[in-house]
Amino acid sequence: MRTFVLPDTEVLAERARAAFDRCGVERPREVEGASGAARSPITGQELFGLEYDTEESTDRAIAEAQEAFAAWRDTPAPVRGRLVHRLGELLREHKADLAALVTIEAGKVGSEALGEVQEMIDICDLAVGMSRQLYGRTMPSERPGHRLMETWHPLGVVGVITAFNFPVAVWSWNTCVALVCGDTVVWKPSELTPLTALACHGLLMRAAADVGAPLGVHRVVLGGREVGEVLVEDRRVALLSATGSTAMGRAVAPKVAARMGRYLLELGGNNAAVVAPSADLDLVVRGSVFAAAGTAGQRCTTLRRLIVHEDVVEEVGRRIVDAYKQLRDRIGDPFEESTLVGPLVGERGHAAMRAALERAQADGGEVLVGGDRCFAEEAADAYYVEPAVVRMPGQTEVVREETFAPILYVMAYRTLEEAVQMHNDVPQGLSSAIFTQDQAEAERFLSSAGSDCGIVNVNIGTSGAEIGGAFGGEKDTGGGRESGSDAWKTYMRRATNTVNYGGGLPLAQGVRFL
Ligand code: UN1
Repeated sequence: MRTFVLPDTEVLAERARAAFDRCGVERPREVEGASGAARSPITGQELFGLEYDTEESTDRAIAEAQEAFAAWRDTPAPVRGRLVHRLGELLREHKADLAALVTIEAGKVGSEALGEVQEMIDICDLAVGMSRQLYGRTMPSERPGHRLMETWHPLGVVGVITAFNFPVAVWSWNTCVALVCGDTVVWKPSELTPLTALACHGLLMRAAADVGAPLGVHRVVLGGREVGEVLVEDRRVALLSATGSTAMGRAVAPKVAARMGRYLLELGGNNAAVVAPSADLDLVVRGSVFAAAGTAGQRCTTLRRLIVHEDVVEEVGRRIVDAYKQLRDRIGDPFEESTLVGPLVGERGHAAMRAALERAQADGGEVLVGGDRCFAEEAADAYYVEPAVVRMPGQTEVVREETFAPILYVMAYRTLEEAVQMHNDVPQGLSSAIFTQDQAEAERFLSSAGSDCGIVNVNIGTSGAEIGGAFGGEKDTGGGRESGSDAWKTYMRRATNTVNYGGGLPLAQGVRFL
């Protein structure tokens, strides 16, 4: 294990302030004894106090977004695209600054933090293109002299609630698409990542000023559950897009549904990869280690279960353990170039990891590697852990739950049918993968009798999806789709139009009246 020197929290705070200055965005107002705070999981300490929003200020933010909607709705979509285009330019310019904030607040290592900002840049490009492609269809009318078509219209105010682990990418999937669709946005970021949010909001406001868009197209509200609940309950919020735990989704969905609002949920995952006997084991090891230990196991797409054919399970287990042993020296300060595994976001993640490992062992699981906390003496308030691999005799209850920490459970299977059954036998349905060189096997996994997830991959891991596809999952994952493909349709309302240019008034279905 390498030595660990605890970074100075004040140095991190200074780094955050400098990032705001370089972005040309006003620094957040630091308030001692404020209702909230910015923190860093790198040290586990508070950077400085920040005032949270109240019910009244959240209400005001919704009102401002609602007011801006009237003008924004009437702005032609390709002109709306210019705002997102300008945002993309600013994100490119300030990629390093934003990545530094992501590292400070979410603890991501450099390359992953830069990747997250790149994900925002990518969605900007996609959304600009989309702004000229919000296609409606024309259908043949059964009546002479009639035209039947559909048109897509902006919805209104979109509430976006995001989680700490992708503090800005998931915001951008929602916001860039919503903006070109003609919606306005009120964003409640995670309480753990207010600074990253304020910097992105500031850049979007700069972009709005540059292109002459109304500033009310985007508002940000800081705070916890109470602030989120205002967005959930408010009828002016036409669509609520929420990312977080399944428990959060279960609380949010009925409330939005009760007021006939729309919701888009991106909740927990418990993602698995099936490793067939024909698999290229080099790919399996590299793909699994990134997907399971990357981001310290804190992605909703993190690989949590490896279902391996019994002929290769020992070898796969051994090789993954070897790779994990190499990770040991790469755990630590995410600002250090050689670090691959940064801290968990907080104490809760660590407690959940400990509890899950104990339960797994009680179920007959064997911890093959990892699981210990590191640097507890040097960093008493921060939670660095060794990613763990646990060999399980079967898929017990603890394996079927999502633990938001780096634990990879390895289980054996005999037939592909059994593997698919085990794969699908969890409440969540986000991402999945199969490693195989056998095309028929791959196709079976991709077929409707195969994986039941929203994302199904072949010969790559479960995480690291591109923005071009629709992102989301089934069952307890919530059923929503964000980002690319036709996910934009969730952010608009559809009107079906029949135009009679024929002079007569033939009724559909041959009905005669008067
Ligand atoms: C998430 O963890 O909430 O596919 C999103 C991935 C990333 C997004 C993850 N592009 O892993």
